[in-house]
Amino acid sequence: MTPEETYLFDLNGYLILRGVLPPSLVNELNQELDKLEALSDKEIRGIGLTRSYYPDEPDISTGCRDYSCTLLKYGGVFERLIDWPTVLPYMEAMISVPIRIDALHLLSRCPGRATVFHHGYSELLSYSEFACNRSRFECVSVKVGYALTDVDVHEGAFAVIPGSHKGNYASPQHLENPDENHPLVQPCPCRAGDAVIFSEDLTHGAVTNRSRKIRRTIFASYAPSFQAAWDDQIETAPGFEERATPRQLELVQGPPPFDSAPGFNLSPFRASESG
Ligand SMILES: O=C(O)CCC(=O)C(=O)O
Repeated sequence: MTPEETYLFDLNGYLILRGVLPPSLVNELNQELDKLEALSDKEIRGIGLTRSYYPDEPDISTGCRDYSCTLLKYGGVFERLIDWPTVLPYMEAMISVPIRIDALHLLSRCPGRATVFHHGYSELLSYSEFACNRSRFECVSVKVGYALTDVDVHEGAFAVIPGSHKGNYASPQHLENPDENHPLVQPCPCRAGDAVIFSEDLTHGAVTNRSRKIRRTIFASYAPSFQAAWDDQIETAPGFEERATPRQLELVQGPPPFDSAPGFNLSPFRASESG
């Protein structure tokens, strides 16, 4: 992280990184997602993935339903996002202690739909706290949203209230759909291949998709290694242990929770043992 990025992440609670995924990878990810999208819910369950719809019933006029879908159980190209090299150093710098990946899923966003604003520093959520201590970030949850389609503001862009990861008072807008015209709301339009990195403590959501396009985003979430994974989101595909890089394996399984400080909690015991 550059000094400017460090300053901005601390100040605003998020960063937008442009072009972190090359177009060839974006194409590959979209092709695999097209294949998965063509499968029925039963077939999706059959290959061990979880597809969840929001809301349960399709929109009457478009027939479209927002959904999220786990991906790592499918394996293949999605495994490359576990330790994507241009993003992982940011996760390490924002969490500082040994990290793990605790979630990875697709979000498919339909026309007419938005995500209500949620979270903010005033809400004490142990799994999402933003912290900066002694000049190092110690965030408990940092997410990356990889844009797989171009998303202009009117196409349902992800949106934040900058600085709300430090605000002591709940936003009156909490649990409302973000209004892109409100002076406090910052929509984050992206090109396919861009990534929005944000502290989960930041008030965030998405403005209404007023276009006819479906927005596709893959969210990956990182946390200190002691954090539990989100439901089945990091269950992996057969053979993962054999083909994974050591770093990927460590990120999925979770490294030991403390830096390997020799003698931590042991030296006094050993000292007394040896008399
Ligand atoms: O992009 C969106 O619709 C919001 C996603 C979100 O709130 C999250 O991943 O926590």
